[in-house]
Amino acid sequence: MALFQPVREVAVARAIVGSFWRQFEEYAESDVIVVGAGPSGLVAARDLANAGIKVLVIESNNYLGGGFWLGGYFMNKLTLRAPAEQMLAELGVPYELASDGLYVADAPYVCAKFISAAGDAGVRFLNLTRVEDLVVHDSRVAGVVINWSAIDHLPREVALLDPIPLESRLVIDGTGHDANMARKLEQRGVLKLAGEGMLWINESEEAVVERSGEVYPGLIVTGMAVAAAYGLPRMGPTFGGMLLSGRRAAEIAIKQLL
Ligand code: 48N
Repeated sequence: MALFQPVREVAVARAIVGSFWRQFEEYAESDVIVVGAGPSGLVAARDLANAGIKVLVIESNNYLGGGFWLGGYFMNKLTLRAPAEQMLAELGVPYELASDGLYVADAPYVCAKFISAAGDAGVRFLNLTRVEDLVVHDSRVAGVVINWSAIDHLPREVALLDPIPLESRLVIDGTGHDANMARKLEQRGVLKLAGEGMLWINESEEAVVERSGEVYPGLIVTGMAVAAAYGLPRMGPTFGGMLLSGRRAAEIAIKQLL
């Protein structure tokens, strides 16, 4: 008695091609496109999907998670300051009290749980896909322009492949320190970014959460992109501000869309 149901090779190919293109066609237009699957982007996407909003996350790496996989200096433990540990409690991720108001947790476990929670909420992902530009209609961001990330590593003769546009009512820049979506606007002279400040934990996290929001009509910044936009200090291997910034970005988007 065979263990597996026999299949033809062509059935495997058709299953992958069919499923990918059905999803790609469906998500060619979304309510919100989140660029970057780091901690802030994952939280924003999950909260949006839980509110019934159609959300697509686009990530240039083949793996999701961004800087969430490791804590600091190759050590895979990350810290969070209260009350952010409540977001781990929401997902049943264990954490320990390190000192007054400061918690420590296992970075790979936390990261995997936040990725899985986004999937559970109905978030769709396009990984190994780089957003190379924005769609802008009448001075409002209206989508993104994508290409395969691998294009960057191909010889010039091959890499002159045109990108493809996707539309959305809002775009969330969760691209981290580089704030790559806001930078696209800066390159066209329609926005000026202050650039990230030096490290100051207590100053940074409050300000990043508070300033998360629309930096240009249709473009919301979250996570470290907020620090880059407004010249806020960085915070190093403490992630509470990222999680609460993603939550704040979703709240702002929901208010605009619902
Ligand atoms: O984890 P990040 O970099 O982004 P955030 O802002 O969610 O979290 C930042 C956090 O990881 C830290 O850096 C911590 C808190 N350290 C602070 C400090 O002071 O050192 O994830 C951004 C994601 C990455 O996965 C990138 O690959 C992706 O965005 N990305 C893109 N994806 C698609 N298209 C692009 N153009 C693009 N640019 C970046």
